[in-house]
Amino acid sequence: MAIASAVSIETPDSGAPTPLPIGPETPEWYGSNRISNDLKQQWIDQGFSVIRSAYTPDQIAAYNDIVAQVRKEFDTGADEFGFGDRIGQLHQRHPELLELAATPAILDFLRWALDDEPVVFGSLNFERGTEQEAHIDAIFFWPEPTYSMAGCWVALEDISIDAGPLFYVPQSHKWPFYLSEHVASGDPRLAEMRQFYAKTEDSSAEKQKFVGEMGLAWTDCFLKLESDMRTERKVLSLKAGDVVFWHSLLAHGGSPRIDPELSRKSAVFHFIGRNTKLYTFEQFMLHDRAALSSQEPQPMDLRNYKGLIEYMRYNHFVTHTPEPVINPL
Ligand SMILES: O=C(O)CCC(=O)C(=O)O
Ligand SMILES: [Fe+2]
Repeated sequence: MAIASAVSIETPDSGAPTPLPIGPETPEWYGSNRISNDLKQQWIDQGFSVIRSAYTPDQIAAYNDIVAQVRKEFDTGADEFGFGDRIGQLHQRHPELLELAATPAILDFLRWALDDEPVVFGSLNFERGTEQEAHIDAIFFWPEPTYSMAGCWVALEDISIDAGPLFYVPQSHKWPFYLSEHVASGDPRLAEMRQFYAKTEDSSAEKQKFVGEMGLAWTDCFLKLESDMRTERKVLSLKAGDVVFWHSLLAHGGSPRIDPELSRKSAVFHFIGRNTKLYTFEQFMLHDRAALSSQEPQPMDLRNYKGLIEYMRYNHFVTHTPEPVINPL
């Protein structure tokens, strides 16, 4: 099956930033036989790909049991309906959770999408809907090449439409992409402070506050673009064992929890390629993209799980009560 290679979209105005590539965009990449044309087509056309029933009920039950045990052991900020907040990096305390990430179907897809060997750099476990605003993961974990990062979200139960399912912003992976230099260029005060903080080495509360302000300004730019594009957010309907991968540049978030008595058990693994240079939210917000190459990327302190998959090592996992609690490992 032929896969369209040229992406042409109308930008809202001629001064807008340009879209970023969806992959290596070489004939080898488009023509690869590593995964099905259907998954490739979804990725290129929609910025996400779904694999139904990627896991057996037993695999899902085993995963849920581990997380449930941790939720008994630690305060994870349960709400009045008994559902806890997210847990970050739990796979480091329980590497067996990586069984889901290390499935051949998952890794084969990512090897193609990232054009590299996939490495887990983070995971989150959810018991309830996040209601997170639309965002693009790349700004939080800036990857070079920019397509070499992906989310892999696993439904750990049938997700009700009323439980705050995932949503995505159709076609946003092909939209003009706002780098932080674009965000600051429209506001002389932001531009001046950004230049100032880019040169300061140490981390102060003021600097952190400014980085947060840049994040809000980025979101304003994105929401304005979304409104100009006149698209409608779409919800993903997923059942226990289904997986969705989303592109580093696809905007997504959590829908409102219509019925807060419903849980939304799910997990996400965030992947990069072994050769990806990964930069932080702060680096992305303070530096021009061209200048990032002179910045130090995040250190890749890799660990191996059963020879199946590698993951970046941090020395903590995080629970929420609701303030994040850093638990040493
Ligand atoms: O699960 C959700 O509601 C959103 C998760 C998300 O955006 C992420 O993990 O990158
Ligand atoms: Fe996200």
